[in-house]
Amino acid sequence: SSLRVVYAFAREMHPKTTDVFIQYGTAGFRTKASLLEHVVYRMGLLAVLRSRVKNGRTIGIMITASHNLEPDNGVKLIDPDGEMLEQSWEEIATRLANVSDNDLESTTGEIIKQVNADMSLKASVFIGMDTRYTSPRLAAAAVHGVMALKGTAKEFGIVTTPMLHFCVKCRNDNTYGTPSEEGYYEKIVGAFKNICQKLPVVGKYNTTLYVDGANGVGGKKLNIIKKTLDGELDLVLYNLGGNGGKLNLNCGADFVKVSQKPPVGVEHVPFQRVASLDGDGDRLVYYYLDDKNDMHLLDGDRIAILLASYITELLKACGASVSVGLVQTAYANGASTRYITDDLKIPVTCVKTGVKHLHHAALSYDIGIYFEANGHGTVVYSGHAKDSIRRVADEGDTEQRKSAQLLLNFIDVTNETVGDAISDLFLVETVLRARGISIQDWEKQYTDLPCRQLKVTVQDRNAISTADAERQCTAPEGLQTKINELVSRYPSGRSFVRPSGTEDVVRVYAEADTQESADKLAAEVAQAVF
Ligand code: NG1
Ligand code: ZN
Repeated sequence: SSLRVVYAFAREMHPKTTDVFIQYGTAGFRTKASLLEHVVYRMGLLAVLRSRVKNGRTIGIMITASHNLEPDNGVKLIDPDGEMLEQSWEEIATRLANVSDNDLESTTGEIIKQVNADMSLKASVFIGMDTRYTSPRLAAAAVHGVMALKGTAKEFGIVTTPMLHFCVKCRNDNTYGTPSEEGYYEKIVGAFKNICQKLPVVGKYNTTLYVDGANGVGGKKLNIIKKTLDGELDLVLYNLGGNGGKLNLNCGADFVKVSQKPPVGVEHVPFQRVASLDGDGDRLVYYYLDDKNDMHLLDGDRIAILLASYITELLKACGASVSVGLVQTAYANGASTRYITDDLKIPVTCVKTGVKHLHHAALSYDIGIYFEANGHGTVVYSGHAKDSIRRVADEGDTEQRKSAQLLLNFIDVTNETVGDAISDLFLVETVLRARGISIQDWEKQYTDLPCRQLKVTVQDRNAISTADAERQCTAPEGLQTKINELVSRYPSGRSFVRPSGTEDVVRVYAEADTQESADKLAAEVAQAVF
């Protein structure tokens, strides 16, 4: 059959050259780029099956290893609504990635039966990649996989991960926007510019924003956007990948958040706010250095709270009855959770690490705001929420209409499909501008508890099991008791451990009343794990 030719081709062009088992984890497959070519080819095959199972709707394939260093790469699939691949398919992806070249044909046949893919249907796949030098070769492997099963592949070249999610969504739902990079700018940046027309610069808001681009794709795209902002926001961009700057190396959102240090490559000015993106443009944190050169970090928790409080304020002004809720993970700073619950009186749900879990939980509110502490998150708005706001925009009194129209623009700035550094940056800037506040004012909302994150390498990270949204450790036996005992010695102490889904390590998190205590507690818990 013609499929026979396909599999022979796979063996020749994208052979499996390693026996190392690879798993579809929190963020798809991720490992050394040199081990990925056959995996990406096979994800091309799988994307075609997924598209057929979804009646020919478009599926996305993104080639990226996000905040990992340059030698790594990765691949993940995007479902028709721009969301992460449905969880039940992760196992199928893992199976297909690991079979030998000899078994590829029969396994693909079994999967076609299992998922009941109608091979006579058309299939459409969008492919994007980050700036890694290994990405073009992998993207080509994905195209080959798609073509092999007679799907149509459309390549987007270098785009941020969230741009590809956006394009997939638009392709399948044309009310959401136009499925192209230009369509993305038109909707998201266009809505921000609309907001700027409505909100003059007031108070302490400074239109200059420094950006750490992590030497990745996000900074490059902001460089395109910058020229269209008509001075409403003056972006000063650093770490755009030139001058020998290495992707994510000592810079970018993950480095800033985890090391709690400013990135290299940025010319710092005291109290100047800086937005730091990760390598594929889906995470965002803010920070500034004070006059003593101390860094003040405003992470995903802060962004979530800023957005939630503004949305709540606008809803109130609209008089719309729409429920708002926040979703966090165990990594959220305890002070943030307390502030949301006690002061903002907004309900908060805690879920397992991984954006798919947060996204899912957020959908249960009319307006759900979800962020991981590392700066990955967005806002999702239900049909009911959008309809209610639109009604006020049409029928409300003058003041209500104004707030509702602003909120509609705010919704358009949001990339609802997935956490998006560029979209989130414009959302944050909107709130700071609307309130006429500085980054220090923003920081004053509440005081973070000092915290520390550590990685521990163990023989088998999967020996650790957790429950209660990863806040309790159920195996190995006795570990949780030990953690409780250590935690009880520290005022405001909290700590938990969990196996990473993207690296072969166990992560330890601790917070306490002082940095010394948080550091010590983290080290003690790490010792207990080891
Ligand atoms: P793991 O390696 O499972 O902790 C990390 C992040 C997640 C998420 C994924 C995907 C932390 C503590 N963990 O997952 O939040 O962003 O990577 O990139 O930041
Ligand atoms: Zn990322």
